[in-house]
Amino acid sequence: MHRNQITELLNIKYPIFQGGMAWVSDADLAGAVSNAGGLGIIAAGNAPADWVESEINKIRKITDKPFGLNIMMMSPFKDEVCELALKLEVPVIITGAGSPGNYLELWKKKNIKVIPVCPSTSFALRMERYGADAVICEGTEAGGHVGQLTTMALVPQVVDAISIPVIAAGGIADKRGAAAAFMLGASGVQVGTRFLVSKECNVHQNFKDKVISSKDIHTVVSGLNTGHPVRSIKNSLTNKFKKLEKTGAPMDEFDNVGKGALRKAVVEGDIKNGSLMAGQIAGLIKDELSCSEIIDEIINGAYDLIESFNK
Ligand code: TUI
Repeated sequence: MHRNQITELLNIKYPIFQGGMAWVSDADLAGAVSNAGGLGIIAAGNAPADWVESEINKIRKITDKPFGLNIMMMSPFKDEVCELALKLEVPVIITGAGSPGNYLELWKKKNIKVIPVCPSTSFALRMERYGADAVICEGTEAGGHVGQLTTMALVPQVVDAISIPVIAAGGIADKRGAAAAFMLGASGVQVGTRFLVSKECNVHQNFKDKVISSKDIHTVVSGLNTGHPVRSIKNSLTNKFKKLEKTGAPMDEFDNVGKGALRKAVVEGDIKNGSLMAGQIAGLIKDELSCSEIIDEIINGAYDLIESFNK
């Protein structure tokens, strides 16, 4: 019923990806999303290849459906994770925070589907030329490492510029966001923050509760002057970043303050000093649901909305 270019390309039931969130998107979360008919994605983040390998082995026990691996191209372990993905022939690779470079061709030779995150039209054109199967256009509404353009502006411009399918990301957490993305010409949606507050997500309860109690204006972008801006929920940590920005502190001071902060939030539930990476849509999320409930509300809800609009 919901088959389109993306569901055909990846052999999945619903055109929805669960965002690859560093420290958050493990085999349990990704496996639950894939079992529910979306594309579950394990996030390699800054983790070494042995952790990634164990999560891939784990997800293959949880589901026989396709899944993805998000490779963060700024990771110190980028090369070993890229090689591992090739060796284990993961079905889908999503790259973020940089270019997949020469790996794209190597992965394509193994018939791996490659979907880079693109912050601009020129980057999307380059990825299409290099042989990407689809692109994810992620607006600055997203949590974590962000580009400058909004989803609303980025998606239709990329859709007009390239011929491969576009997945919209950033600011989407319900049926209205997904319907809007489809109207912009997207063939699928990627959803992060909504899945962070899911029953199958292993994130510390304090982090989930913080998202649930957030309002629309509670996320901020830190580190614009470092070249690696990150969106997260305001707290003591983001206030420290703000002070460093005001004094024009050097890059290594930002690194020292930010080191280990994501783990602190996700694993320890330290909502004061941890990095609470979340998107601007956090204010919309009011409850914890199962992954299958989330997918049903977003995708079946979006199709119903579009249908009722056409009547
Ligand atoms: O990668 C993300 N979001 C992330 S990665 C992450 S892990 C992290 N931990 C600590 C500090 C910083 C990051 C948390 N959130 N989203 C995908 C994304 N990719 N957003 C923007 C881009 C991007 C930016 C530039 C993709 C390609 C690109 O290429 C520039 C070029 O010309 O090579």
